[in-house]
Amino acid sequence: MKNARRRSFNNDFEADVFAGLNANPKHLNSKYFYDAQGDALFQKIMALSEYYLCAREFDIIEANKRKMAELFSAGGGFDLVEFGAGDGKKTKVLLRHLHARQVDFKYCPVDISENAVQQLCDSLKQTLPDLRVEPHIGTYAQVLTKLADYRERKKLILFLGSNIGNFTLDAAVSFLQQIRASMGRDDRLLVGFDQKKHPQRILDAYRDKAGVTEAFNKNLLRRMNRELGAHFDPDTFVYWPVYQPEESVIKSYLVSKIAQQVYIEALDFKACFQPWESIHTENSQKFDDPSIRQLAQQAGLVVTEVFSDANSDYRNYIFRN
Ligand code: AVJ
Repeated sequence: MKNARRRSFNNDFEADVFAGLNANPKHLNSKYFYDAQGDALFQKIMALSEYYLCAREFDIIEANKRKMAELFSAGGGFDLVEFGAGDGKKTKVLLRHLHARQVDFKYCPVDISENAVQQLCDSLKQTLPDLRVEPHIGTYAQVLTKLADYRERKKLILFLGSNIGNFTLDAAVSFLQQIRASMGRDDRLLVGFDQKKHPQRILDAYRDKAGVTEAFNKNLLRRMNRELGAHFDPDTFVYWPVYQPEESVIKSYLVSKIAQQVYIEALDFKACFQPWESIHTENSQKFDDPSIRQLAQQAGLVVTEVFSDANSDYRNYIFRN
C-alpha cells in the first residue's frame, strides 16, 4: 500500500498529520491549533461573552492574589514556571502583585507557540522592565524534562486556563505525576479547572454565535495548507462540538460534508474522506471537586487550597507533593 511505505518526516507536525489522517477514526492534536493565526483566534475566543473560562479565572486570581502571593512567597525566593502561558493575561495579575511587594522571583513561561512567548516577553519588558524572565518554547513533554533544572530553588508551577482539560484523564494523571516527581516539599502547583455546569452553557462556550471557535478549529486545515502544501477547502467541513455529560467532556470535530481526496504535497499523500467522516480535533474535559481530588490522588498530589468564583463555574486548586 502506497500510504504505508516508510517515510521520513521533517517535523512532528508532518508525522502527526500523516498518522492522524491515516487513522480510523481520524484525529489531529489540538496543540497544532496554536500557530500565529491560531493564537490570534484564541485571543478572540478569550474575549467572547460565551467563553466564560478566562474571565472567571481572571476574577479568581484578582480576588485571591494576596493570599496566593503569601502562600507562594513564604520562605523566600522562588521560580515561577508556567505551562501554556499564552498571553499571560491572568498571570500578569500575580506578577504585578509579586513585583509590587518586591518578592524575589523569576518568571519562566513555557508555551508551544514561539509567537505567543515572544509577545508575552515583549509586553512584560514594557510593563515590568526589571522582572527576570526566562522563557521556554516547546511542548509540555519537552519542557517537563527541563523542570529538573529548577531544583535548587523553591518553585511554583502554574497550569492555568483549564489547559489540563485537553488531556484524557489518564494522560492528565501521568502529566501531573511527572510534575510531582520534580516537586520538592515547599514547591506548589496551581491548576485551573473548568467546572461541570448546565450542558447548554458549556456547549455555547464552544459554539459561539460569531463562529470564532469554528474558525479556530478550521485553522488546522488552513495551517496544513500553509505549512504542508495541503489542499483543504475549509468550507467543505462542518465544525461540530458535542458535550457528553457522562464523561463530562466537550469533544470537537471537523466533519467532511462530501466524499473527497485531499492531496498534501509535503507528505505526498492523499487524505481520503467518506461523506460525513470526522476528524477529532480537541477534548475539553470538565471537572468537579470529586473528580479533581481523584486526579490528585492518582498523581500522588495533596490539595492544599481551593479557590472558586461565586457561581462555582471555575476553580483553581493548589497542590503540594
Ligand atoms: C485553552 C485548551 C483551555 O479547551 O477550552 C477554546 C481551547 N478550544 N475553544 C479549551 C479552546 C475551543 C481551550 N483551552
